[in-house]
Amino acid sequence: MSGFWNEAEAKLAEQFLRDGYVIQAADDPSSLDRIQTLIADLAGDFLGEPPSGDCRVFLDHVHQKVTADRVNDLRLHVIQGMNSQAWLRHAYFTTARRTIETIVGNELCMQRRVNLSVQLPGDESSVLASHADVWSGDSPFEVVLWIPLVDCAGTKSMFLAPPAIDAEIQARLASHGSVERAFSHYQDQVRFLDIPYGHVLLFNQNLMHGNRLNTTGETRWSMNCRFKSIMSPYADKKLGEFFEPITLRPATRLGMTYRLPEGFDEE
Ligand SMILES: O=C(O)CCC(=O)C(=O)O
Ligand SMILES: [Fe+2]
Repeated sequence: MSGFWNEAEAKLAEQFLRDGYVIQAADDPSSLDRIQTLIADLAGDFLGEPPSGDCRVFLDHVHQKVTADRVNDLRLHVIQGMNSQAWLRHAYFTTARRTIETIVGNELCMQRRVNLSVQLPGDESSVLASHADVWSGDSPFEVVLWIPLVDCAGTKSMFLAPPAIDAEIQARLASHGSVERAFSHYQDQVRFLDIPYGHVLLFNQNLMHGNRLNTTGETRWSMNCRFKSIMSPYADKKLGEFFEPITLRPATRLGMTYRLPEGFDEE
């Protein structure tokens, strides 16, 4: 790392490059608690049963109140409700601002909608097969901020291929014939991430990742949202459509709108 980094930044940057992710305590736990309460309240609306007591316990045990055939409707109800709150994306960003600024930059755009995953124990329908977002239209310059609303570990969490293993997987994908076959071959080498509530995960979506059948006795609830440097190259997901600038700096604003005058002599 260049000598221009301070020690804490250099450590974080090295960790992200080495492991493909960093997990940190939320910068602002009260923002995260506010989001968790909103989501539990929205789930309570859908179920016709307001959360009583600890939101985390309520969310962990949602499978006792909803069947697998209604879980996607529950998810859509909550996504719609959370994204209609004007404060949500700011609160989301606030949980990890310093980390994102170190890993991505301080001039950022953010995905317009925050996504939500809900995985009931034993529910095959919510399994998200192995993939890398960059294989289907995301720019390789994006990172994902993934935030659990309950404690996540093992099959209640997501897995990520460590960079060295991922390089081998991607180099041999064609010979494996399918991503699922590649996953089967490497399943003992991917890492299921342990992320307790109150922590946030920032990961490199160019690495193979996904989840498996939740074989724990609790429901998984997590959110994900993409960030990239505004001036970095875009793929299918465009600025203004999928992404929105959140910290555009004045010099860039001036540069983007400047028009060179024409038809004069500089002397
Ligand atoms: O939540 C998961 O298990 C996977 C999330 C994912 O694929 C993503 O955020 O890009
Ligand atoms: Fe993904």
